[in-house]
Amino acid sequence: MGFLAGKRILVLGVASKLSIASGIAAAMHEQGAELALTYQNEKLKGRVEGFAQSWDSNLTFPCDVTSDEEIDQLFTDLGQHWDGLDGIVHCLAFAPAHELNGDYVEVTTRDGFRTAHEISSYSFVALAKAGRKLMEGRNGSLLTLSYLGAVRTLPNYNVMGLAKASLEANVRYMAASLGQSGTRVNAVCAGPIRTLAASGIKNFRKMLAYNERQTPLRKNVTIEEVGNAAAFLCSDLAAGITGEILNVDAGFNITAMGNLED
Ligand code: NAD
Ligand code: 0WE
Repeated sequence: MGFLAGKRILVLGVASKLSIASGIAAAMHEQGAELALTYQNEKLKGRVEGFAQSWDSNLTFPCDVTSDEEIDQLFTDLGQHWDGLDGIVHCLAFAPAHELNGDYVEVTTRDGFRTAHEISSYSFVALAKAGRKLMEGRNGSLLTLSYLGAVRTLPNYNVMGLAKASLEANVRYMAASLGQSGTRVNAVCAGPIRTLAASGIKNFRKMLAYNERQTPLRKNVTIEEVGNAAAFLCSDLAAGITGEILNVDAGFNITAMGNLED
């Protein structure tokens, strides 16, 4: 029996087979979790329904996290199928494309800043609040996805770095708030992975090649590796872990001078 047997988990952020959310959902399914998925818009509906089927689920719901109504409706609808919820996986982020290309001080705008923080950080606590009743008293777990740009600078990540810093602080405050109702809150901080969200990014190929040369494990991480760590954090195997940001990055974050040999 898998280590998530009997757990009911809601996963947000599946957009393609390359999505980190897909790696997480697959790992959780493999460990026996029952899944529900959301899709951002009608364009993604059919595709997400197909993914759900492949993981033995017929529970899919719309949820654009910029809408309070859609967030509330999501948990109303989910409550019609499940009498409780053991996990929420938040695997989404967004900043307007023009904020992620060019010098930070030059390209950052009030509106881009607001959008990045609203979608990439605020939405995590909004989901926790709306899902609180369904999750109460069940050794539940909330999980989100961060990136090293929260604590180090790199070209072009720009306002997304601030949004991830906010998200990581959100993990700690949510963990402190929800601990007494038995809910743990953690993040996986993943190394760079080629997904839809990465596809438009300038020099992403170069970043992956650099990363592969510089990490202690001399590789880029996969959505399967991130998925397995995420499945662990949402399971009772991680019952003592909350407020944690777990690096799944082949060790990149521990290096400074990196690898000068090749
Ligand atoms: P992806 O494009 O596959 O997933 C991004 C998801 O965000 C999509 O499913 C999209 O529908 C969703 N989304 C965007 N705006 C939304 C909104 N308003 N409402 C609802 N959903 C919305 O890309 P990914 O790389 O799998 O990204 C998933 C998470 O992983 C993000 O938080 C990202 O910051 C994080 N992350 C990615 C990498 C990487 O290198 N790819 C590394 C570390 C962390
Ligand atoms: O968090 C991310 C990407 C998040 C993201 C991606 C996009 C592209 C399309 C947020 N918003 C948008 N908006 C769009 O219009 N990552 C960790 C992947 C990533 O993105 C980068 C990176 C890395 C790594 C951007 C610049 C530099 C490095």
